[in-house]
Amino acid sequence: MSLSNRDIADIFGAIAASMEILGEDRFRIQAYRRASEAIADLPMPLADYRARAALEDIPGIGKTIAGKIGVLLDEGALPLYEKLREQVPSGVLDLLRVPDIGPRNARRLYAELGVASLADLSTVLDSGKLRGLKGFGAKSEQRIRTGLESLARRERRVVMPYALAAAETLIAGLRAARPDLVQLAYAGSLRRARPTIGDIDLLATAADTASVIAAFTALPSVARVVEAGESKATVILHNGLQADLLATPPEQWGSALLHFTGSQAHNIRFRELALERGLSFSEHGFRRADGELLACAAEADAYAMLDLPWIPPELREGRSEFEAARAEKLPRLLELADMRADLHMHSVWSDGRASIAEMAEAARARGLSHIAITDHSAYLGVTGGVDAARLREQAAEIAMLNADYAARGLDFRVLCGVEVDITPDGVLALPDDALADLDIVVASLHVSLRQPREQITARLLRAIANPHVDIIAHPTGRILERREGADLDMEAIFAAAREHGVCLEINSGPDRLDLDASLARRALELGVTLVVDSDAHRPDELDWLRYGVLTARRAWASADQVANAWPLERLLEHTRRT
Ligand code: DGT
Ligand code: CA
Ligand code: CA
Ligand code: ZN
Repeated sequence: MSLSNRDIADIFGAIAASMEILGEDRFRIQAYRRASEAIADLPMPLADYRARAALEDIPGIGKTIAGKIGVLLDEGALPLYEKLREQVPSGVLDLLRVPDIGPRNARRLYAELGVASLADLSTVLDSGKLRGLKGFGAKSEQRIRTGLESLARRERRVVMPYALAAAETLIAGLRAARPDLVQLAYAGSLRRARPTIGDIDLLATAADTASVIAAFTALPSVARVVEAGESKATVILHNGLQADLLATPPEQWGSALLHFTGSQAHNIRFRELALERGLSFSEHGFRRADGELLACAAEADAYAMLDLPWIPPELREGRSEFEAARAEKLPRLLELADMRADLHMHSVWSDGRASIAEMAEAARARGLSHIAITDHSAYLGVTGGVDAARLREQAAEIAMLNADYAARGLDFRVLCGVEVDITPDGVLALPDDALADLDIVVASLHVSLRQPREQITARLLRAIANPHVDIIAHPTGRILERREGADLDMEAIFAAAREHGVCLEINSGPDRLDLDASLARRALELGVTLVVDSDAHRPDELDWLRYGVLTARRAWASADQVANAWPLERLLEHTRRT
């Protein structure tokens, strides 16, 4: 079994943490930490980079680390790592995940009390032994206890759309309670639109911060207050999510927002660039060597201090955004307002809940100018799926609807489509002549997702090569926090999609967000056109498009690279070629 990117990222992360506990050289520690972050969400297996002699092209990976990656890929183990494991057991590294336990305290807990796991930590807390340790009082015991609890909660991540709704409820509630609030926004992973969220981070400015904190902890969605201070509070919401609020002086809004938006990798790089100019950066602003503080009221001011343009939060993952910013090559990212179409949705003709006319009206109400109705093909027990005959009946209904829009002088068009299953051998579940009459053919994998890599890749390639297929929906089939995607050779899929002019979907379903951002970014690099679709089964689910658009932004997508943003004529010209 060869090691995955995740395994190797974890090993480098553990090396950095162990060295920190042992008090080793700061620069070496940083090198391993950066490598770990760089590897964690690479779009392709490390073995592929090595095969192309491109390991050292990955930002954050130098010669030494590239060599160590080679050893790990070949041997599955690394002597340096084994040696560190003997000195610092892995349970001791777990202690670092507790807020308020840093490397120095982890070392002392291990050396002086023999604490070698989170369970040991619980035990010494309960027995009162911790309090006996020099420098640890009742107060730090309480902080560590709270930290342990919050760690247990944060292990459960929630999908971004769910956290976004919770954050917007909090913001609306807080604005209503404190009309004097000036700035109020969510930061953290939510603002970067990561697919899953550990906790919600809110940031506010107000003249009277204490009263903002009081209003926050009194909001109806708050179940429990973990801690509340003068300018900071942590609460648990009824839905189980943790939310932090930090109130900051208005003149420091920009630096605080940047700091608490992260990511950590972005912040580390930002601080390095500041240091190169003799400035240290924190949430309070830039500090000069002579001690003077330069505050930033807006985020753009903070970037401007380093001669950089403002970087959209979705790009702040420490993956070449600074290089792009410096070269003035940041993309003009896709926006929800750019979306003219939704090309994947269902109606009562298969498992949808609404009529075609109702779906069309919902799309029109959201400012779209065309949609494709793509009901499921009749295959493997989908209720009421469509076969060739029913597709013809459906086309007649759609033609009447379009004629009605035209008669009313409305610029709206419903396209005839289908979501056809790709059977386990790669044949489509509908005959070619049924597909030939349609405007949009969406093909997708729903069954036998655990086929071996070669088989399932060949299966998808066969579907892509079908001349009628326009879109591959939710290409990997992943379900967030529940099911890994299929084991596909994505490089081969991207190459074929590009060759055949087939669009790959970012499915906006809250549990899917598939393709994910790093795969979608790789697809764009290889010249593939993306689509962002809701896959709605009810009118209100058309709102999901927003999450797909955020994911496309994380993939660095511009409007031109997303077929939903194209005028109808351009879309049809493209799909008629395939
Ligand atoms: P999450 O909550 O796990 O989905 O991810 P984030 O990125 O929201 O992380 P969180 O909530 O721990 O912190 C919010 C941001 O605050 C983070 O992106 C960067 C920034 N930050 C500032 N100081 C620290 C620090 O000491 N540790 C961490 N992890 N983040 C920090
Ligand atoms: Ca967070
Ligand atoms: Ca947080
Ligand atoms: Zn669908």
